[in-house]
Amino acid sequence: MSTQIIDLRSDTVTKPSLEMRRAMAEAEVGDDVFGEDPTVNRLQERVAELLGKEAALFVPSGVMGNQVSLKVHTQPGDEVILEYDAHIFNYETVAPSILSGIQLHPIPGSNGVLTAEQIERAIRPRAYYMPRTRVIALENTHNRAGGTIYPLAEIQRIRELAEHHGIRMHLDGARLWNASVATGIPMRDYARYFDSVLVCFSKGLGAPVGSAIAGSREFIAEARRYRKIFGGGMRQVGILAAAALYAIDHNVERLRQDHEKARIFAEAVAKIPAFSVDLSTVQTNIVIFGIARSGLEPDEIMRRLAEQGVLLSAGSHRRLRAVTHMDVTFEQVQRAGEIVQELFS
Ligand code: TLP
Repeated sequence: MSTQIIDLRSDTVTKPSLEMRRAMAEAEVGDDVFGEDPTVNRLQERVAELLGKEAALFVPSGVMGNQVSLKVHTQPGDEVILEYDAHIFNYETVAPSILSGIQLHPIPGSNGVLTAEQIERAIRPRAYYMPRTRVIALENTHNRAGGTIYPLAEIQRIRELAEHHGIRMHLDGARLWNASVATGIPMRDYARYFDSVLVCFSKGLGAPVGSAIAGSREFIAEARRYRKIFGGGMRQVGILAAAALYAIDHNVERLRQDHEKARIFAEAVAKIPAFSVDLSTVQTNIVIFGIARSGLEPDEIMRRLAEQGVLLSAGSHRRLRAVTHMDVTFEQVQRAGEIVQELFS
């Protein structure tokens, strides 16, 4: 019998379901560079409405959404304050310096969360020879911190600070859906504190491709220019927008199940003395756990697990990451937990 693969590397590995593919096949399309794709327009209106913003723009990826947003908000020589483990700082291939000529100013937070006081200390005094603090970028949920949720009250305090200093706020909300489902706080209640918000359809929502950014009409008009400059102007892309609309209609509430699956896996890992996991950080669909006590290299652990069909990915230093999603069942997650216990207890 061949080993069954339980792929917990990321929620990006999900494949479009038959019903989603049907919605894609039936999508009405047009040339979106001319603004003529009705399905894209419908998606953009839907996202703007969900996030309580004037307008939204469909973009090919989360990285493009973040980078276009930073480009619109900044001038070369500006600085962006963000958390040390932020996706923008760690996994976007130095794009902010390459594309916008800006510098990132990372500060270590607690489980991905920065306080207003920490940010205040990082804001530069106005002097022509210093970087100009232009943007505060937050991430919710926070990927590398283990899918943790940003407390709304802290976001409010940070917004007050940003307004006081004339600084813009960007939200990397690739998994804002998860935060909203877990807390019951509507997405727009998070989004209102930000000048720009990124959301992704290609993670827990199960669409094959696609993200969106939202903000003021003026912000989106500029974002559309930079999306084109960055090579992200797409044509009959309603086929992908249809997948995103299908995902919004059918796959948001079910994220709750992914969160339950993550807890099951985390509790299995917590029983292994060689590993360490802070269960209080397992708030959504990501489990980050430490492996230092095992004395094994991350690659070695991942190799042994892969032999048994369980795929994980590397987290930050001496940590591994498991992400639950719609293409793994409760039974598979349970089995993955047992395999980890069998191999490393
Ligand atoms: N995250 C991916 C990897 O890049 C790590 C994953 O497997 O989790 N913001 C956040 C918070 C993300 O987690 C990601 C993707 C992105 C932005 C970028 O999205 P894409 O991959 O669509 O460019």
